[in-house]
Amino acid sequence: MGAINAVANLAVEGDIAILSINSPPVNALSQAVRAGITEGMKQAVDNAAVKAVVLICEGKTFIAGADITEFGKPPQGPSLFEVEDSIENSTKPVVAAIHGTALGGGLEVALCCHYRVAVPSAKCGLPEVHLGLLPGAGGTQRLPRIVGPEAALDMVTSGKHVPAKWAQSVGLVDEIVPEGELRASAIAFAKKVLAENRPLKKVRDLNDKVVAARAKPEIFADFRKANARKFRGFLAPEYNIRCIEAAVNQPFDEGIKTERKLFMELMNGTQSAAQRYVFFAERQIWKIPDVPEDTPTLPVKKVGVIGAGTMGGGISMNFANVGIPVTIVETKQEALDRGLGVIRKNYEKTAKSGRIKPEDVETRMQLLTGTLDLNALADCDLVIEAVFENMEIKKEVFGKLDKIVKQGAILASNTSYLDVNEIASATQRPEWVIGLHFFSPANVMRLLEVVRGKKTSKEVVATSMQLAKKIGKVGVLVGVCHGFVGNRMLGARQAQAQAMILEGAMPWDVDKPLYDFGMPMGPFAMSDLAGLDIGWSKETSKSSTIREVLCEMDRRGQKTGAGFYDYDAERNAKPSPVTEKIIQDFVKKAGNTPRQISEAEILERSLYPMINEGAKILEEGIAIRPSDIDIVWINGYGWPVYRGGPMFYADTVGLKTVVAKLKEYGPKMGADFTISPLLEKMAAEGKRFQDMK
Ligand code: T1G
Ligand code: NAD
Repeated sequence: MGAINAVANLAVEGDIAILSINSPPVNALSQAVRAGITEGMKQAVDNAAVKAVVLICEGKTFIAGADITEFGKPPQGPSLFEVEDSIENSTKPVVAAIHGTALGGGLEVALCCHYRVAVPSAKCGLPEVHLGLLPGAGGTQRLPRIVGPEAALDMVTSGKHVPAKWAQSVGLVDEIVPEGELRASAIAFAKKVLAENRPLKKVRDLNDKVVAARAKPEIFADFRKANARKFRGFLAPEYNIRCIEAAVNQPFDEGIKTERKLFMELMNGTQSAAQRYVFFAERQIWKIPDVPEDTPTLPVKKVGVIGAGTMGGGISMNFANVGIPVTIVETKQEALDRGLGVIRKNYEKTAKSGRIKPEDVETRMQLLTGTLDLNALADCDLVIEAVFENMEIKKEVFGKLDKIVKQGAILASNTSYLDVNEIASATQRPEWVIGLHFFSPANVMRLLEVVRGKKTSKEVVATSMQLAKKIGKVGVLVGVCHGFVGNRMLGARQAQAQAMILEGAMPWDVDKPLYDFGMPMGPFAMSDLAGLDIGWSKETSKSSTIREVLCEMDRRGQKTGAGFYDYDAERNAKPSPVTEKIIQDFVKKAGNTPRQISEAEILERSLYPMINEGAKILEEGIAIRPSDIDIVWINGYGWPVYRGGPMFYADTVGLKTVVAKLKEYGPKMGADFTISPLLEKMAAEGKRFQDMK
């Protein structure tokens, strides 16, 4: 009895043993936790006074999974299967007492207990798919035996955390117990199991639901078909489906073998390595070396947004969504009405899809106030400017804000490219100025580049990062340069895309390898979506670029039914003979002999210059660490998470190869192209970006 090891403790109260785990932050199944449970179970079973066992965790959550930091390291015993056997094969009933999030291996351990009780706020899930994996400790064989194959398919491929109430409704949890009384209630439940002489219920023996599904193979065919688009490029979802199929079509122990085989294939693959890297990278972004976690932050209870255009509206919604009132300023009533109208339509669409309640539409709209008077922003805690991308206009606005808005308020710009330091210079309080670069649509895209000016105070940085978390954004702190991190690297890719079509490639030739690589779309399809006329005007157009000629022909992208591509009524893109002719004329005018460019070259000339720009960004200290750059591209530009981001990808290709290829393509990279000295040095030394901390 007492401490079993540093993280496990066994207490006996009457005839109930309480095996408790305390291994912060999330009681992950580290070697010590596994050893503690296995030994604790042995002591409880060997103790004649003990009739039943309660497995419970201290701290904020029940076991939240295997210890991801141990992955890829030499395995140490006991294994998770030994832990599970010690519980499932116990001669005494074992009750799992769940609070917080029982996830992955944690839920798998709970599924080996004979009973599970949970507090109402608890959640359960098998989110391994987000790590490019599958539940590798029996979860794919036990879960469908309780919730049925359909619900299991949904849980293991979405990785969602299901609430305790739903878990009880499908038998995943046997009883919901009062919040804050978990330990006592679990002990009472164990006593009830003894008093009612309930059986040692082993989930592995519950076959009704899986056997019943044997006659319905369409369950899997339909599920694959319905999710083909969503799962495109990912391996893990398909592997999870195969495991659930095995649970239906194979005896339990055979199913476990199938699960193990598929699990190891994923574990040893590049996709899971990338997604595990991203798991930790997404947690690193909040750690700012010179802004400690205890840096004071400022209250943000009232927000002002200037400009109700494409961005202003979406930005405002983020704050209304978390109950913060927003005052939106425009220059003309009709622009204001249009902007507020778009917001309402967006909310109504979200309510129609069931993602918010119908009454939430009004609640959130009431938090939004429109005005044409900038003075209305005087008592705001934060003002975000989203007016035209023009330095003079922005400086004029900031100059006015400086006179109007109370001292101690944060003044932010949503500029995509412009110099935040120069914008700040239009005020007497540059330490309160910061860039908050949202991505379109701002109410949907998770990324927020938090742009730190040279005079921005640590409190303003800390407050902005905290606010990003509050509005559900992935906040990445970046420095000031043209286009910050994301758009600067995008520029390098777009430049090569333009260069390659002047060498004879067609837009669809360039887009395809990037689409196949896993990007949502290639550069030309993306331009058609954003609109070819951003920054274009009929008055100044001189047919000097392919884009100008297309705009002059009113081929301004998807919105006009044609751009680089032709679009049908459903907005499906197809190669355009019109664009082909225009490009051929430009190739001739440039004096180039058109040539076939291989997909490999297109991919390398699209991605390697981005990586090179990423290295320069690190050299200049514009990004804190390489993984921050990867998080920007995954959350802002659709870089496939199973490729880890541009800097992680560079490591998988090998920096030597990247540098060699950049040198090989050198002349095609443009007159002012240079290779980053950092990249060259790391390649020469055989280093990886992952090793840069
Ligand atoms: N292993 C190791 N460290 C973990 C961890 C884990 N499973 N989960 C979290 N951490 C660390 C995290 O890095 C951070 O550290 C700190 O805990 C707080 O996390 C065989 C193979 C539980 C919902 O995928 O979803 O089981 O940055 O900031 O917002 O089938 O963490 O402070 O140094 O995220 O309150 C399956 C992963 C594993 C769950 C809490 N389990 N974790 O969220 O805190 S694979 C998961 C989460 C598996 C088996 C398989 C969340 C959370 P640091 P946090 P949070
Ligand atoms: P937009 O043209 O759709 O909207 C700008 C709005 O600002 C217009 O409604 C205009 O009436 C209003 N406006 C202009 N001057 C004003 C002033 N002095 N006071 C009040 N309102 C004023 O532009 P947008 O696409 O929303 O871009 C706004 C800013 O966000 C730009 O800096 C842009 O670079 C940046 N941004 C745009 C995107 C995008 O994808 N569109 C993404 C990120 C950042």
